[in-house]
Amino acid sequence: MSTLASLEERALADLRSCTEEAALRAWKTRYLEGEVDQAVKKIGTLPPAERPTYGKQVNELKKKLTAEYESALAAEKERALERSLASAPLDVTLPGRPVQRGRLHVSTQTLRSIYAIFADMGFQIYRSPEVEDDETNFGLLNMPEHHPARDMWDTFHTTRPGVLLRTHTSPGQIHVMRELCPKPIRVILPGMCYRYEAITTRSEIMFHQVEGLAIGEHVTMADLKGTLIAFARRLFGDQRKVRIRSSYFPFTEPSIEVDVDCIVCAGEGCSLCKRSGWLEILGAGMVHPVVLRNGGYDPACFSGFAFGMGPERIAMLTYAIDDIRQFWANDLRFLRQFGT
Ligand code: FA5
Repeated sequence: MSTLASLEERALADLRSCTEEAALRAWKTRYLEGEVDQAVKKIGTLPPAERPTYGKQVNELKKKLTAEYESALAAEKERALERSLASAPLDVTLPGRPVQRGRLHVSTQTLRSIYAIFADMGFQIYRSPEVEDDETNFGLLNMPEHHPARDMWDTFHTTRPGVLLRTHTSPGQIHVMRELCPKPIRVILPGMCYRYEAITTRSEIMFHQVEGLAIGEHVTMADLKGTLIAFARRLFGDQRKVRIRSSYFPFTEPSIEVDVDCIVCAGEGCSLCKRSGWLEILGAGMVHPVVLRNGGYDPACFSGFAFGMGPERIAMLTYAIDDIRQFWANDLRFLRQFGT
């Protein structure tokens, strides 16, 4: 018992000399987890008659030292807080720092507007790869090797022969047709495209496209016109005039391009529309029988339309942005202008 009394005396004296948290924790290791713990374990080695009295005393000692330790630790934490407040005073009257809100990139906002319009018309989103083979990007789209139309798309080739970065989203038509044939299709295929072109105010080497594809037993040019006119009116407003011109793409026959009247001059003629009064928004047409067949559909039973548009060009028209290079320059002064 006298050992317990001297342990208590030593432990309390040491505890009083601890002036920082680290010393208190060292004290806990030495006494509570060390000597006191040993004293508790000793109960089992004593003659049974001595155990109750010794056990009671050792437990009381443990309880007392634990309580003393906890109150010393709490007091030390309080003192440490006061020391830190005194050394670096906190001015609670200072105004807070404003939280910077992020926003969606203007291309993402435009893409989402396009998705919403086509979703309302029953088009689902289908993703297709950005790295393609030559055959899917060109061959299966009715542009065999050495076809002069390949020159319309200057291409980034990889070091693997026949593997390239897609120049347009149209190869996605082949992927979706082969996956869903012979079911009817109504999808849009958004994504990045890459072209080995000179960068100008209107052309980038990487840009988004949104492809559209509808296949069924009775899909006609009238369906294509109705879909595109409804799309243009919803995106640019009911008052917009829409013009359809004939064009050429190897994978559609007939092929068309769609213009809207210039948003800046309303058709009067200005520098944005190069004095024509019209702005081109997309290329489209009826899916060529060769492409239908390559996708697994029999052109005698199925027909379809396809279209491809550039969301960056559409955003340029919507917000009168005069240089496409702004989209990827990461200049926050530009990006902050769009959206809330
Ligand atoms: C095509 O890429 C065809 N695949 C579109 C198509 C799909 C036609 C299905 C018929 C059926 P084009 O090269 O015109 O066509 O590009 C389509 C759109 O992508 C253009 O109207 C333009 O908005 C955008 N675009 C093309 N090149 C660039 C570029 N370098 N930078 C930014 N946008 C571009």
